[in-house]
Parts: sequence; C-alpha cells; structure tokens
Amino acid sequence: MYPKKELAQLVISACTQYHIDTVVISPGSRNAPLTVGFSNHPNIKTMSIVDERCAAFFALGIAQQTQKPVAVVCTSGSALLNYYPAIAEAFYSNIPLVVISADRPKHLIDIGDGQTIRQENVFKNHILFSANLIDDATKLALNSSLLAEALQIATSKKGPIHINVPFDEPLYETVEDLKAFNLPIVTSSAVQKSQVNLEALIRIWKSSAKKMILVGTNYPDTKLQELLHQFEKDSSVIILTETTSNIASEKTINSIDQLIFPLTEKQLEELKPEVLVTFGGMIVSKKIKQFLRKQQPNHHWHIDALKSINTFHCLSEYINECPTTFLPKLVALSLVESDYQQKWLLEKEKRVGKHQEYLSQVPFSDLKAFEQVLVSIPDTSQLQLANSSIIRYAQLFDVNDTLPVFCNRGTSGIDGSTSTAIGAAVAEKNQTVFITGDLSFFYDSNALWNAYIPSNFRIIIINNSGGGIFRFIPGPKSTNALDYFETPHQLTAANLCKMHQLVYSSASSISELKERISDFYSDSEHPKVLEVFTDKEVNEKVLKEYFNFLK
Ligand SMILES: Cc1ncc(C[n+]2csc(CCOP(=O)(O)OP(=O)(O)O)c2C)c(N)n1
Repeated sequence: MYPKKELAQLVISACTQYHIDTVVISPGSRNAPLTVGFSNHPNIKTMSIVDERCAAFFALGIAQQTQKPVAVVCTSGSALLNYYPAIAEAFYSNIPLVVISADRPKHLIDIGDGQTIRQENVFKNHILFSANLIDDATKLALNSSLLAEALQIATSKKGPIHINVPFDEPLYETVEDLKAFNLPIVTSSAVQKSQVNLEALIRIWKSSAKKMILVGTNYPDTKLQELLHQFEKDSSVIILTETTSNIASEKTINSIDQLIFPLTEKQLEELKPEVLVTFGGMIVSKKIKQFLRKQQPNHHWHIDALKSINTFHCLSEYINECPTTFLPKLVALSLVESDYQQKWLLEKEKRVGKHQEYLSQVPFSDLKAFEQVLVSIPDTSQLQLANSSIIRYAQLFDVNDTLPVFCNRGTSGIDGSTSTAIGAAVAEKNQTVFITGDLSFFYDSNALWNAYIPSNFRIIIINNSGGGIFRFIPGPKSTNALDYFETPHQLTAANLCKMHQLVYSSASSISELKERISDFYSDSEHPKVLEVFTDKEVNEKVLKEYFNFLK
C-alpha cells in the first residue's frame, strides 16, 4: 500500500535512490502519505517515536554510527520545531540527518488554519539545504531536482537537510504500487580546493623544533592511529588527543586539562608550539583553547575535507583534504632533533603518578565513581557520554582504548544525549554503555519512551542532585543565585525505570558501586540503569583539591 499522492511517492522514491534505509516517524495526520509509504516500503526500516525532539536525536545517534543519512518524518506545526536541537547538533557534528516535514499548501499558511506555522526555511541558520517542495503536479521536475540536490548534499557534505512537503487533503488515499521516478543526477558541487603551498609547509615543518598535533572529535580510525604512531618517532612532535578523539597511545597527551592546569606561565611559554596542526571536530578541553589562544603558534594548519574552523583565532592554512591523505606528506619527512616531545611527556609522567596517588585516597565522589565506572566497562563496548561534567571527568582518565567513545559536542547540549545514545545502541551490535549526569538524564527522559532500546543497553547516572558543573566553573558560586545555575533537586530515576521497564539499581558508596556493577553488564531481558548518588559538596572539594594536588 502506497500513498496516492505523487509528491509523497516522489519523496519516498528519492530517499530510496539515495540509499536511505532507516526512517523515524512521529505521529500526525498531515504526514500520513509519507507514513503509509515509508512503512510499507520493503527496503526501509521504519521506527515510531512520539516525541519529535527524541526522535531526531535518536535518528542522529543511528546516523552517527552508520555515517549514512537517516530520515525523520513529522507532521506540520510545532512538531517540526522540536527537531531543531538535533539539527543544530548534526550541523556542527557533520551528521547526515534528513528532516522531512509535512506541511499545508501555501494558500493555507497564515490564514487561521490549525497546526500551521511558517515551515519553509525554518532552520535556515543551521541547515545545509532546504528543499521547499511544491504541491503542484506540473512542478514534478523542480521537486525532483530539489530532492536530488538536498539528498546529494546530506550524503556528500555530511550534515542536516530539510525537505518540506506540502499536502492538501485528502491525505489517506492509497494505491497498490510505488511509481519509479528518475531523479536528475546531481554532482556534488566542486569544493573549492584551497591553494596550499605544500613546499612552503614542508619547509616550515622541517625547520620547526616544536610541533603540536591536536586531534578533536574523531571516529575510530586505525589508519589514522597508525599514522600518528609514526609521528611519535619525531622528537619535535607532540600529539594531544581527547577522549572523543578515539586515538590512543602511550606517547600522546590524552588528559589535556590534567596536564595543562598546573603549568606556570613560564612553562606554558616553553611548551607553546611553533606549528600547530589540528583535525577532527570540536575540542572539549577549555584549557587548551585558552592556552593556544593566548600563546598562539606561529603557524596553525587545520586539515578537514569538509570545512575549516579557526578555533584559536590564528589559522594560517586550511588544508581541505582528509587527514589520512595529507598527513603522510609530513610523516615521510626527516625527523627533527628536539626535546619538545620529551618535555611534554615528562609532565605527563608526573601527572599520571599524582593522579593515581590522589585517587587512592579520595572519598566517594563523582571523581571516584568515575574511576570505578570506567574500569568496569567491558572491552569493545561503545561508550556514549553526556555533556557537562561527564565528558570532562572522562577526559581526566585513560579510557580503555578498545572502547569507541562518542558525545554530542556539536552544540554540547544536555537535551538529547540519552536519545542519541539509544539511537547509537540500535545501530551498534556491541553493547552500548551511556554515562550521564542527572539533569541531562531527566531533561531527556522521554528518550526512554522508545520501543527499540536493546536489552544490553546500559545507563549509568551520576546523580549529584543538580548541575554539578556549576560548582566547578568560575562564576556561579560567586553570585547569590547558585540555585538558578545548579538547580538542585531530589529526583531519582527509580520510578521512570519502573514505568519504562528498565532494571534499576543504585549505589551511594564505593562498596555498593563495586557490588552493583559486578553484574551490571550481564545479559538481561531489559536494559539496565545504575544510578550512582554522590554528594555535591564532597564532589566540589574533591575536584578542586585534585587540580591543586597535581601541582
Ligand atoms: C539544552 C541545554 N540547556 C542548558 C545547558 C547548560 N548546561 C550545561 S551543563 C548543565 C548542567 C548539567 O547537569 P548534569 O547533567 O546533572 O551534569 P553534571 O554537571 O552534574 O555533571 C546545563 C544546564 C545545555 N548545555 N544544554
């Protein structure tokens, strides 16, 4: 059974031609032609999620893992606007999210018809392309080319696109077959190749004794990992990575905040790179941003096949190639004798010792719980992290390098981490473990209103009764309005788990945590949640003293 409407048929046919095989549908009437068509298509897996914000983050999680476009479909009106947080995340994280909204035809907009808003171009600031289709049989060619362009862009440029599809009533008429449509061939618009003077770059590289490679958010990539290992042989090169870089090595600095925080101005000046090479997405560490914005390198080269970002306000070259294509041109060069790498690694060694010493003596707290939780996660699980202090705590530890790690760092929102993690879990055959703070968890609690959560999905909530981060960052505590930042509460996840049929347990001490976690990852009929309660005042003290102890 397919929709009788040709425009709906065209949209469905276009999606299949661009190999979209997963469509997340939220309920409504205006989108009935798309709902009927997608759900009956043999090559498309459809899933139903009521809350559009959750649906979009869920789809984002799937697309994050498959790196292929995933579509979301909703009805007209405010439903569509609930996609926006995930669209912004997809925009800044380069995730191909295909947003399809049903709409009324133009003559019914702004004349007092119900459930109607101005949908065309509504995401214009954070979308790669908006295809405003027209409900007119004579516009088939135009609609086809808009669809082809939109889907081509989502696929090649890896980001969100919006297809707005107006339907007049009747909405529920069906036919037996889906027509075949020939979409025009769209070649990806030629990306302007930057004119890099490779010889000049090589000259700079070879004459510099202080070179830093800083990796932002990155998919696990063995080729890249291998390349970076080769750079480590050069004593003038130091590699800085983050938990979300998915790069691991003894010779990289992987806890940047831990390393930089105790450094004096003099040391920072000494460790300032002459050449900075960056690639990957967003950088989590605030300290490295502050450091490199203040102690700017003479040369900053950013390598990215899709887009350039000038995070440190000193970008000198944008190299629009894949890192794995460009980096071999540098790695093949002769090594430069220098003590630069050694200086960084000596600092790292000191911090690692201090870190272990400190952890062995601290009371139960977020930091201590994190240590226990991270070592408990089974090898090769996928680790999804929420924002706020969760991602920052993770940066202080050596995370098991068999775990691919992900976090919504595009816009660092707390509004869709659980939904994203569930989407990612659906797309991943290995177990997915999600660690979240309490506000992030309760904010996105509708994420659990989802019939597809794999039974091996695990959630660990670090419940410090509010936004713990606001006790650490400078500012909130100096005001008389801390409650408006931290938003303290007494909620627990127990009843939510009951409602959504998740196996719930909790821990409030190190011994309870050790006990509960011992069989937390074992097979179960339902997904499990472990809620770890910590004391916010202890957390604050422990983390502040941690950084002082490192000095
Ligand atoms: C959608 C959204 N609203 C507000 C914020 C601002 N914000 C950043 S962290 C945070 C608190 C998060 O608290 P929780 O999830 O409990 O984590 P904790 O800081 O305790 O680790 C808030 C409100 C945000 N990042 N995203």
